[in-house]
Amino acid sequence: AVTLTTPIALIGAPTDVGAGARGASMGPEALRVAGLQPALESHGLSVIDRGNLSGPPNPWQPPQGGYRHLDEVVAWNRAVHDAIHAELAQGHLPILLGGDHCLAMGSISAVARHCRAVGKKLRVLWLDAHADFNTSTLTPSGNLHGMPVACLCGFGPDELVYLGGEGPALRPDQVRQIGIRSVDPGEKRFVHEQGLEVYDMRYIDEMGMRHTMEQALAGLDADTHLHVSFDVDFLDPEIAPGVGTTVPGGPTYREAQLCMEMIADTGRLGSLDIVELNPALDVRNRTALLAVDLVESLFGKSTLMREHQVRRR
Ligand code: 5AB
Ligand code: MN
Ligand code: MN
Ligand code: MN
Repeated sequence: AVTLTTPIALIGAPTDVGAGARGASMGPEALRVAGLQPALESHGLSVIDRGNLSGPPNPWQPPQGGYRHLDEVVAWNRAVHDAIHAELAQGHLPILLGGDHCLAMGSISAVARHCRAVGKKLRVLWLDAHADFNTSTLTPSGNLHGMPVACLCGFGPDELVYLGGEGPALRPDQVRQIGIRSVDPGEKRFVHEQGLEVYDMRYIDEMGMRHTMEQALAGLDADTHLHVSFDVDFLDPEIAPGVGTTVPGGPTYREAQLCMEMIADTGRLGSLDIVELNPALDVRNRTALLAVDLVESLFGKSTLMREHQVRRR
């Protein structure tokens, strides 16, 4: 759970080896330039910026055996895994600054390993336009940023499935996907087969973001570690153009704020990924500034002091 005394550690992973477009490698610096650290500090949080990890360059090669840049993706994810695990072991709350979404394999495998060690349950909220549940045979692209959820659940190459040591990091029933609106045909069948809990845009349109988040957050208790994997393409591209794979029809500014605020209200946030921000496609760092604004809400920024808010429930 976040308290004002839990130090937050920022860890940059400047790579786009898992993506289909270049540029997400500039994400960590864009988030810093947008003022992520001072924004969090302005709410009384203590923040340490660990700087950037290093790893192999993007060789920009075609896929081999269904995977593009597998060796490079493994190297980056090992570095991410070790860095995130070290922060959790010290009692810190790590924020991974991506980088493309393949890096969630490193961060979430570290979170799962930590939760096993301390006997905590783990819930993962996957905020994304995409399900990221492809495999080497289902993928239309070979890009590993479209496969992290499948790899974390055990469907992928051994080097990625066993990043955290023994066995897959996650069971599908630990995942809640929110904002989904682009799933490939084979991927769709596999999502159903594995029983992932998906709150797609149709669901959010019909039921509203409040009900969606009540469902997605149901059952969290004091023993649950909540990890949020925030793919910036979750947001509607009208407000967040700086991503490699835009899909129209995403959450509005207000819906995204409510989503973040309701996560903050649980008090269970234990780790976060901010991924897929692509400054090369952004407009005057607008998407990075929006991501910072939303992350402030995720850490409990609210318009009024709690005691002055109208009771909602
Ligand atoms: B992202 C696509 N499903 O597998 C694929 O941005 C897109 O991390 C994946 O959600 C998008 O290539 C990956 C077509
Ligand atoms: Mn993604
Ligand atoms: Mn996405
Ligand atoms: Mn993307």
